[in-house]
Amino acid sequence: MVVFNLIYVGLCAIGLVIFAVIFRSTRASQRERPLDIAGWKRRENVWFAVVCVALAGALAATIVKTPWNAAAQADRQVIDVVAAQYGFTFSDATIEAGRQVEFRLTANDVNHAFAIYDPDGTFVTQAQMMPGWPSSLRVTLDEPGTYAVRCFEYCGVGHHQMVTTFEVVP
Ligand SMILES: [Cu+2]
Repeated sequence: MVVFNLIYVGLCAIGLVIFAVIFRSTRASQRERPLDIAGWKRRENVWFAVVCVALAGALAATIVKTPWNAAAQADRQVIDVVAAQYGFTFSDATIEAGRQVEFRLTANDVNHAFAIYDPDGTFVTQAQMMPGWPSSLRVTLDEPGTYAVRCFEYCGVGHHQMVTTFEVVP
């Protein structure tokens, strides 16, 4: 805890220094030189181009790995899941490994989210759970074991307790 306190105090000190630098730089008495407006416009255009290229690069690098919902398979297992503050109700909490499962998701009160974690605690996939707007999440879970489901959408004071599990069996 002492380490965290020191980090916190250090970050506060850095924040105060940044604040002081900005405060000093924006006082009228600091503006002795005339403002180089054309120069700032040029730099702004360069910065805009840098941001556009960086965003386009990030999009190109990640879009192929975006986990779109898998196409429905004929032999899939269908499970209805309803979310309500602060828990999930499954029509069936046992799932066959290696066979596609379609979670049909909805909520009774406010928006929630359905996030699946594998038995090692690694995030697998997630979808929104919305009142009056059913959604579906299709996924194939190959590894048997106990999977955790957590709410991924802040839904009230008990949000952090909104965790449950289901079993994937061979
Ligand atoms: Cu929540």
